[in-house]
Amino acid sequence: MSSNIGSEAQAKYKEYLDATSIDEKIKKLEQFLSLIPKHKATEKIVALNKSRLAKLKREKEDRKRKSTAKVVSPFSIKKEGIQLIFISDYYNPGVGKTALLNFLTGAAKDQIGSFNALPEVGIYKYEGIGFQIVDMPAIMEDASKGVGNGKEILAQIRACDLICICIDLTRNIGQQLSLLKTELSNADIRINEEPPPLDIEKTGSNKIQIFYLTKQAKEIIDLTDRIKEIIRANGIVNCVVKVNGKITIDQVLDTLNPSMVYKKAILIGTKGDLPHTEEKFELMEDQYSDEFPIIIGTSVKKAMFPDNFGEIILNYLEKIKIYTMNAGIVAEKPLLVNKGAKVRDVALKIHRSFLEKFDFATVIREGARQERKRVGLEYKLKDEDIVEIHIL
Ligand SMILES: Nc1nc2c(ncn2[C@@H]2O[C@H](COP(=O)(O)OP(=O)(O)OP(=O)(O)O)[C@@H](O)[C@H]2O)c(=O)[nH]1
Ligand SMILES: [Mg+2]
Repeated sequence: MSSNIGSEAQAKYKEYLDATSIDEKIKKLEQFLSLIPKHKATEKIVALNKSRLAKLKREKEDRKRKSTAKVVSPFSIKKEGIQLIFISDYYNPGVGKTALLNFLTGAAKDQIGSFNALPEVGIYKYEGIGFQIVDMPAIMEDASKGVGNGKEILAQIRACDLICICIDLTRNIGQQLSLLKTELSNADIRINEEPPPLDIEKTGSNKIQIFYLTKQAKEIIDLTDRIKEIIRANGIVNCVVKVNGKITIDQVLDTLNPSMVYKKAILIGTKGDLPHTEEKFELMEDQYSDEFPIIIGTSVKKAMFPDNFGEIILNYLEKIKIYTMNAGIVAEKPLLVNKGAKVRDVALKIHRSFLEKFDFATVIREGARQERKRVGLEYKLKDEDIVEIHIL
């Protein structure tokens, strides 16, 4: 750099060169420019560095725009409470998702009978609980490859609590289900399956060690070499594999796939008022009850829908309702916690401070031998328990 610019400016220029962030570079370059004496001999340097500065500022703007341009997909619905998603295949006339959403929640009345390109949302109320229902646009063939906004739709399905597969009982049931199952599976969504009883933990040692930890697990000991081969082919050379049950090679692959999700799903037959739908519903029950423990038949026209739908869902999702009590007054809305939850979980759900300052809890359990009980944090709760937490 020319000696016309002075040592202070030269030092700043060095700082500019050393800077690692855009902001820092801009700052140093501005300081450098302000320190250069402005005359003929420095003209070129000033011009060059002004254009550098402009470029940096453009770059900064560009980055800012890109980061704020991350528009939220209209298919992504923020979860509020338990989220159920209605899905169906694509057909004209539609399967009846929106009609059902409207029946249960009052939402989207004017969308019934016309193809929904975007999701509709409603809240189904049951005993003080609000279940969020998302009525997704129909799933087309090759949705998992992106057809009909399939990728966005399937991405939201990955995040929901329960998939409600709507099946038009007047049409071929197998065809509808087969398309939906294929697309879900292609999107790495496994339905009504437990995650495989298999843990793969990377370790520092340079080998793959497999431990068969149960009697059932030991039945597949012959697969050891194949399992190792698959794991190595996935680029893992050092890990401990814990097998806790009988597994298949496909399940090893599933465990190695970080995008795999396991979701619960139910079947909802629609249009149960139309001819022959009763027989079709029975057929559906016969054929699919192993795969789908919950199958319900509905008709919006006849207002046919299980009254205890909320209870069915809570049961299936293994949630229980706990009513908190404060100064003798029981809350109207229950807290939903996982089956098997303890007083500790409820305290934490109310507020962390309830756990930190916990003294004791009173649990009222209707019908129990001792209806009112003083308990500690580890006390296991049951559905419909009333809990009052006392803090120190
Ligand atoms: N008979 C009868 N018709 C129904 C029932 N439910 C829905 N329909 C009719 O079926 C047609 C399609 O219903 P929609 O609720 O729009 O179907 P959808 O699944 O939302 O359709 P898309 O948004 O296109 O995917 C409409 O004409 C409804 O009136 C029902 O229980 N009984
Ligand atoms: Mg619709």
